[in-house]
Amino acid sequence: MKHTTTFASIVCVLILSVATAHAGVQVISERNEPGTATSKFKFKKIPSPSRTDAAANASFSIIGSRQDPNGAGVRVLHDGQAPGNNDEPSANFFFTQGAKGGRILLDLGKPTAVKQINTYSWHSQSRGPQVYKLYAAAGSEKGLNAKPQKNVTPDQAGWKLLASVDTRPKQGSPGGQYGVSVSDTAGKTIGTFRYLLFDVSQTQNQDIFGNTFFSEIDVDDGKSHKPPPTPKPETVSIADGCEIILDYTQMPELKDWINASLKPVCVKWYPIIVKMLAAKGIDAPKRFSITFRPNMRGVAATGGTRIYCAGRWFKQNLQGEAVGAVVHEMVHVAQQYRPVRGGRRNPSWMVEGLADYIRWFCYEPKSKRPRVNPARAKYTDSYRTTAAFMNYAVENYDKDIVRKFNAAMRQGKYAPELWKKYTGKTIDELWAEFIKTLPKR
Ligand SMILES: [Ca+2]
Ligand SMILES: [Zn+2]
Repeated sequence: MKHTTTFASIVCVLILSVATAHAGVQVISERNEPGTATSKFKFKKIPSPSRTDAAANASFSIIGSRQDPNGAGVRVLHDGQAPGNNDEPSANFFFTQGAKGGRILLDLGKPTAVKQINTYSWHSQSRGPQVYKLYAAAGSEKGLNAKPQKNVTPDQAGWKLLASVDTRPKQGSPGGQYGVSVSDTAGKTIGTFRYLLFDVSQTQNQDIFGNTFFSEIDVDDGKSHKPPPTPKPETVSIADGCEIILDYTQMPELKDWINASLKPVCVKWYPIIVKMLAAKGIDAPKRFSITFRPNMRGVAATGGTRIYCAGRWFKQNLQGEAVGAVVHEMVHVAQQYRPVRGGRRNPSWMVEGLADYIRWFCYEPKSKRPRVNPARAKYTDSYRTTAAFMNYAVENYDKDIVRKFNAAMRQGKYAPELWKKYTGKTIDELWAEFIKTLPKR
């Protein structure tokens, strides 16, 4: 092994590995240490990730393991896009927590004269380095098992072992950005292959976080290929000339859930919400967007006519509260409360309470309605509690009270006295009456 270092500080370590199995094949690995690595994946000898290499249109699949649901699918391995930092799960592919690695299979579609195979990874800790064996097959080998399961040894199933890669540093933190290049020592092709198989191992088994964050896999055949099409947000037309821009381009894995569960509810419920809140001079936006963001924290948020959904939370709640959370945000789109000259600021508990009223008392099934604890609750608790209080007023005093509150809030005219105006009782009298109806807990 040979290490080259620059001037005073170690910027990058270049290792020429001799531990290759196939004659004429060399493995070069480089590491950009934490602090020097950037999203450009710049190395000395290894090219940066490519969008137009032969893997751009290859099909990638997993054998004998599972992808981590916190990460992205194998599509990020050939989208030519690099992660922006050293801990960006949504821009990397990695096997699931605790998995002892797994296999990544590439099908280039046809036998391809391969010059170089480059793999890239980036993580601040033990998920940075790469440990794998790389096998290749042309497709015409006698007795080839083109999808070798875990218990199959590839080189006994028609595959050729090209390289054994292990970039783990002998000492110190393994964090950093790694590039590995498998190429021919004389600069020629390393062979004509249709299939490539990465038999990936964990980098450590001390804890469950031992699977490498793979950012990209490039296959260079000396030609420039058409990059995969850039995904576009989808426009969904709904009633009354309204439109929703549904953007899940960063999270295509949500497509099935969006089509089956979310879209029908949005199409049906946005017009219902708009009608529930409509009043003279009070209209709602005709166009809004719903964007799923893989790195957003929290649940969801709305600014103007843009709804943002936190991808990670949604993925964990698809069968639970996910759709209802979007219903709540669609109410915010219809509310469109903005500062009004000379008007008052709306209390946020009224704004959120109204959104949750429509969600829990109109959209969600009765069985899911929130239960309020009379000993502790107050109408200013916001969200579900305020929603339940509004529902009490709707059912017992004024079925139009929510529409009236919305109009008042849009005009900057909300005041607690409105409760008296609409129900004949002050807000505190009404609350005292409401909590008496609640079962003690
Ligand atoms: Ca690529
Ligand atoms: Zn809200």
